[in-house]
Amino acid sequence: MALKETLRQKIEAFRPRTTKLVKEYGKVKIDEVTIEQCIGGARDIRSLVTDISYLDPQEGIRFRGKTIPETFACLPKAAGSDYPTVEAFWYFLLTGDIPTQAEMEEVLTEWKRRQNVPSYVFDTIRTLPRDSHPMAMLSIGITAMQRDSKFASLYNAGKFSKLTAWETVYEDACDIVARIPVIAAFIYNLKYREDRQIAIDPNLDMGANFAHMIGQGKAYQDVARMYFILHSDHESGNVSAHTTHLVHSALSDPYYAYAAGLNGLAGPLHGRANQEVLDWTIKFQEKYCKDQEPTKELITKALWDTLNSGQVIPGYGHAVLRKTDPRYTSQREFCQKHLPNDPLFKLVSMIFEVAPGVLTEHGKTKNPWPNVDAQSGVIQWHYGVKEWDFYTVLFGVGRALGCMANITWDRGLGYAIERPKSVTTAMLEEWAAKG
Ligand code: NMX
Ligand code: MLT
Repeated sequence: MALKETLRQKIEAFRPRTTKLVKEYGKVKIDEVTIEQCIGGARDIRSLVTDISYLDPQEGIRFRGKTIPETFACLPKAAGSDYPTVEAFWYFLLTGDIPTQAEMEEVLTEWKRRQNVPSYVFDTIRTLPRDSHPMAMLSIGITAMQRDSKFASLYNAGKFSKLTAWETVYEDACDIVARIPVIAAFIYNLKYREDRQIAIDPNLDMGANFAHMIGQGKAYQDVARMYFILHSDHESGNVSAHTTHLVHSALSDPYYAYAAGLNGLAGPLHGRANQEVLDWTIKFQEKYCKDQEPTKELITKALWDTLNSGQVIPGYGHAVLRKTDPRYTSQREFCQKHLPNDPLFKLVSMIFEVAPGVLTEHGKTKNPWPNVDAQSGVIQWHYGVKEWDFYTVLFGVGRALGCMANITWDRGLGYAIERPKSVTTAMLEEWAAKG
């Protein structure tokens, strides 16, 4: 396949840069670590490398050097759509090049060849209690597929080579990104549509096929494409990407690595916040808006009630960002175009007007602005995907793109097993006393 060959040339051309940095400049300092950072979640410590995306605290994410609007504008579009195909975006994330129409179509054909999920994966998910969280189902589905790992087979056959191992990581990565929407759709139908499964439509691109497989119409196709692209990558330090990188650094194969990443994504401070946002907003509607329109006063009261009960306001704040997340803005613009009169969108917009002020007055969070999760659920809700415990699964389908592109490059560049050093509290106290 041309993409794999392009990637081979890029990885081989890139390696000398990494080698030179380590050999000639390995001792150059790029950061210092404080006690606060050591205890406080390693915040802001520069200790990971990725060229797939970069997150600026003020500007937000750039994929391969491009902002979100630039990314959407430059890539080949799905037929009749303003949005690129996910397949075009995958090519772009992996190589940094904008694919031609023919290169995009080659990925499309390739994913169709790979997207058939082995039946034992569905059987495994079916054995779980039906009220299991869909993220547990997704993670177990990905772990179950581990027996198919080409990277693990290569390793088990004693054929691991540092220079070529990336090729099997790439093969597993492609299988995972092609299959994960099919597994997600299976889980959706199993849990919420009385197991009425819908077969893959081989004529559709990934976003359109996902829409089709969960029983959605044409209008949802762009929702899926936009959602998966926006949620794909957020540099390397976030919990899901970092976990995937960490686990793969032990040469655990991409299935083990991404299942671990998904388990991190399932946390309420990370990907599950999208579920929490809808839960919060719908409960607010039910409690306050039965007989009256929402008002800023009512929202302010509800936000303070949440804060005073010791909970966080879901969808607000960020470990790196210090401005409104451009992924929030991108989805807001979609809503303004396609669902401006949706009552839930109006409510979410009103929360956006009020919450930053409340959080600023509360005085704890370093960033009172909304993140991606504050705006994603309302779109799903509008198009009829109302089962909000499924929303993190959608995040997980998108995040697979970034995580799989990253570990393909990790192996290509031969990154070491990740193993930071820990210290004891007594050591910190000793260093603190010395000043
Ligand atoms: N509501 C209330 N308190 C908050 C919020 C919020 N939205 N955000 C941060 N704080 C608190 C935080 O809990 C901490 O309190 P304490 O000192 O008592 O421990 C304090 O403000 C300082 O936290 P920050 O340094 O601003 O944030 P941090 O980097 O530790 O955490 C998040 C980042 C994203 C985990 C945090 O902002 C949060 O919990 N937000 C709500 C959950 C959420 O939306 N998560 C999704 C993030 C995006 N994603 O998809 O992964
Ligand atoms: C993400 O997309 O991973 C979140 O915004 C969290 C993060 O970047 O830390």
